[in-house]
Amino acid sequence: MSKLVLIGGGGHCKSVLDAALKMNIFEEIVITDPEIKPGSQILGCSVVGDDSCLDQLLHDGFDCAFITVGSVRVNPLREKLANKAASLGFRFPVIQDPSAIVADSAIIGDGTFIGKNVVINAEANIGKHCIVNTGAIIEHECCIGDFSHISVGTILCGEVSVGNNCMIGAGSTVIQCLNIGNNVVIGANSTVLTDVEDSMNCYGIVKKIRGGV
Ligand code: JB2
Repeated sequence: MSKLVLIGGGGHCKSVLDAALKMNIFEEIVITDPEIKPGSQILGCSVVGDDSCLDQLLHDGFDCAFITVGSVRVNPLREKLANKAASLGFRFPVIQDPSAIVADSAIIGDGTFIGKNVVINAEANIGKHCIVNTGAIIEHECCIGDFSHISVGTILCGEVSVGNNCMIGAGSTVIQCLNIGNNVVIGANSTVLTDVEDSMNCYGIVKKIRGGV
């Protein structure tokens, strides 16, 4: 059995930790967080200190790490922490809540979190270190880049492509076959009806206005 370090001890950590405990494949789980007193417990697991502990933890047999600093926007800290842990030699599991339904033909990248009641359909391809949060639906043949966050209750209809470092806000719907670029933020409860270019921030009903005078 592997030993797991969760990097970040806030709200997202609790979601990931609950799923990781239910998976029952980790011998021991500890947490690093610079703001939480060492020795504190989160869902029965110990906070051991800040990220300067990572090297020692690796030597103590903690072979797996997982970035549990979340975000409600694009958060470059997640990528920075993942690069740091990778350079030390940690490997990154997929953490998937047992309530999620994931098609056999779907591909899930290392370090990605699949939350409660998520559905991921056939031939979807999810990148590394993504968050697919509670109740999201990723339909067939969707493709999601690395470090993207598909927030709670969002629906990506079939064959949608989402780039790297995107944030699709809670309760949004993206209709089929659209392309969302890299570094895009879609606000909560949006309905996306057109392609979205790199680095755009959009919310509400996202559509092209056709015609004009
Ligand atoms: O460099 C760091 C670092 N920076 C902040 N290293 C480590 N190990 N931890 C770090 N943190 C810690 O991340 C903070 O001290 C804090 O404890 C935690 C962030 O917690 P917070 O509850 O503020 O947010 P979150 O990232 O866990 O959750 C957000 O994203 C989720 C996806 C929230 O917006 C949630 O509502 C959302 N579901």
